[in-house]
Amino acid sequence: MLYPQANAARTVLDLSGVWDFKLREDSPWEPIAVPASYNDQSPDPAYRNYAGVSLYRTRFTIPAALRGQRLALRFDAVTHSARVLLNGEEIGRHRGGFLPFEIELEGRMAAGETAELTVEVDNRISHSTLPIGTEGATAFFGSDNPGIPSVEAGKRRQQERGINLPAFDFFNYAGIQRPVRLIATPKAYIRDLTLVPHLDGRVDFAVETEGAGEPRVEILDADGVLAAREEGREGTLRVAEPRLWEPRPGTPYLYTARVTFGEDVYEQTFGIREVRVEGTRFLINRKPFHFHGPCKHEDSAFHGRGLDPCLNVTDINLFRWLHANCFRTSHYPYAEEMYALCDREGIVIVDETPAVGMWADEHYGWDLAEYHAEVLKQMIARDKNHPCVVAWSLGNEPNTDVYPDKAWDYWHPLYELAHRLDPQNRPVTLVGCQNIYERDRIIPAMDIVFINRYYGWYNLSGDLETAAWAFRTELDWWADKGKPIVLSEYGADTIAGLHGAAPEMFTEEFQVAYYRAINACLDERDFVVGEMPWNFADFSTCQGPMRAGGNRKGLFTRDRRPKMAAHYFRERWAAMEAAENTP
Ligand code: BDP
Repeated sequence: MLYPQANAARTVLDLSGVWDFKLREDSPWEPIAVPASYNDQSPDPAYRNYAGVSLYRTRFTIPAALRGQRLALRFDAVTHSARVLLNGEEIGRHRGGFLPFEIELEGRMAAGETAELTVEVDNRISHSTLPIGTEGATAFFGSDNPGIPSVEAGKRRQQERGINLPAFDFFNYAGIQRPVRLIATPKAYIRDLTLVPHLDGRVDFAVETEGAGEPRVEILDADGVLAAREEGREGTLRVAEPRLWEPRPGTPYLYTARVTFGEDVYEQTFGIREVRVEGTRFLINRKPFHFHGPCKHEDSAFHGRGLDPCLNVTDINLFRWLHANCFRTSHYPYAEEMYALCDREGIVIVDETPAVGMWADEHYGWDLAEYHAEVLKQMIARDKNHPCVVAWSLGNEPNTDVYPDKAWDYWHPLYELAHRLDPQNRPVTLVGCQNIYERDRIIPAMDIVFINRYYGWYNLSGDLETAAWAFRTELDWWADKGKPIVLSEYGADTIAGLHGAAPEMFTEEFQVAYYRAINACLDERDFVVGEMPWNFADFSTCQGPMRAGGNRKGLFTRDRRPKMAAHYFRERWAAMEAAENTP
């Protein structure tokens, strides 16, 4: 799906602003900012705890000047599902909280008219949503005390009270979290564009259009000079002496593909780069690439998970400060603006579906596979042209070792589907939980192996010497598997400002000591092609006995102040970057 674009042929009208909001049917209308999560916009605890349908309302007018155009509404993300009404009449629905959808206005509303737009938003999570909610009140981190009659009765009561808890470790932010826009294009228009670049300068293209005519595709270099040109719906363009998109500061060269179709025009930036796994190496442009950068969340004060371009730019500049070169979109596809920024800044992304919370044994009995495939399809369709996206992650930390065969039957078709759907055929991974790795079939079968490990934190807690020894024991096991390995999560909760000359858990000193100990294990192995500390910044979670005001594993605080570990990684990664840039 194309990102909305205003140009000589197309108009975009941003409907962001202050809308009316009803938390529940019987609440009064109150002001709410769009886009943003609604949860932190009011001190009323119900805004954080409510599970159910909420209502958003606004009025908008289509400028009369847009007469004769194709008109549609585009929602970049409504979490977790949406029902859209125009003047009280349903015009569309969408399931899934992190991917865009469009609703055509033809026959429903004309240029020059004003209408009331209502969006019903459902934030409930369950065994049939992605991410997963617990059915029954078992929190991700909570003490269950199974078997105690009074506690069991209490859990049943929570269920009756409609308490809906996440099966994942981030706050279940919801609402209209990304922009809503009116988009206008000519009636005959460009629906989609697919680009597959090659290092020799060939760029395969496919254009989907609505209406009669032949498209033309031109490639412009970064100075706007014409570099190639072809007519037709499909074909191959040839760029002479191509400049490559490299994941290094200052070198992510971008071209623009300009498609013209009748009166319509669309411009898509893209990079010429190639991604491939060879043996135990991950190659970008045929050179070994080492992933080093913390995983992220879309999370900040006030906005929750709402799009905030200022925060995105700040974060990417902090990535530069850290000499980080990548992140994983843990644990859902991010706002499209972030990918455009990373294309431009040369930061590599591993793009993840919202399949998180699938740790319960029973989940292979849940009926999710079809929906999961649909989400994967929508994510790849949205992000396929971004040079910054170098791999797909099917999901995070499912149960894969209790029923290894069932896990295979669930995940392997998705692995194959991702390869079939992606025109650039990027490597595919599934992020493995710390588990009985010898039993696992599916994680080692991925193109690149991503493993989350918490040696020294959740297990062997605080004993870094034994933690490192145990991790080495595991790495010995991986050594002959012939796969590139990324330590895709590792970390320690750290309260900024808490210090100890003896590095004990939760102190800033411990966080540094922990990373030193684990990194020493990584540095010994040439099949390890990446390290992704958990997490870039402290982030909000649902309350629980293991979470003091959220997850504190950030290298930065939630307001982006570096802890000691941020300085440690900054030095480490600066040295790596310097070594990579030395021929
Ligand atoms: C991992 C999860 C991540 C959590 C992290 C933690 O993938 O979402 O936030 O652990 O516990 O299991 O900090």
